[in-house]
Order: sequence, then structure tokens, then C-alpha cells
Amino acid sequence: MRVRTLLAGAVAVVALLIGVAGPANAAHKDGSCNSGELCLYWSTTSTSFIDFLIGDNDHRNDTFTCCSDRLGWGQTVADNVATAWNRDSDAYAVVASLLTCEGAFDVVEPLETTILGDAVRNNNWSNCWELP
Ligand SMILES: [Ca+2]
Ligand SMILES: [Ca+2]
Repeated sequence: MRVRTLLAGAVAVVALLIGVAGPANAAHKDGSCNSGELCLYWSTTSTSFIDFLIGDNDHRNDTFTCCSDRLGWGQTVADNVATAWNRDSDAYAVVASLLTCEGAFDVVEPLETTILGDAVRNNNWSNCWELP
């Protein structure tokens, strides 16, 4: 009886760990580029990035969160993004040159990875989502 209780406890712990790692638990700016997020990279997709589950009206107070061994880590996101990966399967990601998604912009289609256009590459201050 005691063994069975311990086993049940162990199974519950494993289920909890799997739950935390699952894509249904995508977390905003946690340094993991999850399904449903927009990930903005310092340069190519092998450099540091920041992951947005929701839009952000001001990139000047953000830094690249993943990963400490990658180029660009810790630098300010504003005016420093070259590549974008939209991991949402429905929404269009907008990267803009001014605050609150104003100014020049580039649109990243659902599930697309792209080098940002000249207007916003290294000239980004905010991002938002647009549903089709
Ligand atoms: Ca994330
Ligand atoms: Ca911000």
C-alpha cells in the first residue's frame, strides 16, 4: 500500500514536468521560442532572441533573453532586430519602427521566418499581432 502511494506520487510529478514543458504553456519572454509566439533575433536565427506571446508597445525596455552564449545576448531589442520567426499558425506579426505599432512596418506571415525589410531591420520599436 505504501509502495503504491509512492508510485502514484512519482507519476504525478512526471506528469507535472511534462505539462510545464508542453507547448500549451508558452510563456511570454521566457527565453524559449514557443508555438504561438513571435521571436525576434539579433541577427540570424542562431543568435540571441526575445520571444513575444503578446505584442509589445516599446522595445526600448527589452533585452534579448536567449541565450547567454549567443551573439547579441543582453543587448537592447530596440533598433537591433534583423530576423523574425512567427510561430503562430493564424495571426500576422507586425514589427514597427515606432512605438505602439506606428510608423514603418513589416508583416511576418503565420509560421514564416524572414529577414526584416529595410524599413524596420535594426529600426524596430514595437510589435503587435493582426488576425486575418
Ligand atoms: Ca516563450
Ligand atoms: Ca517592452
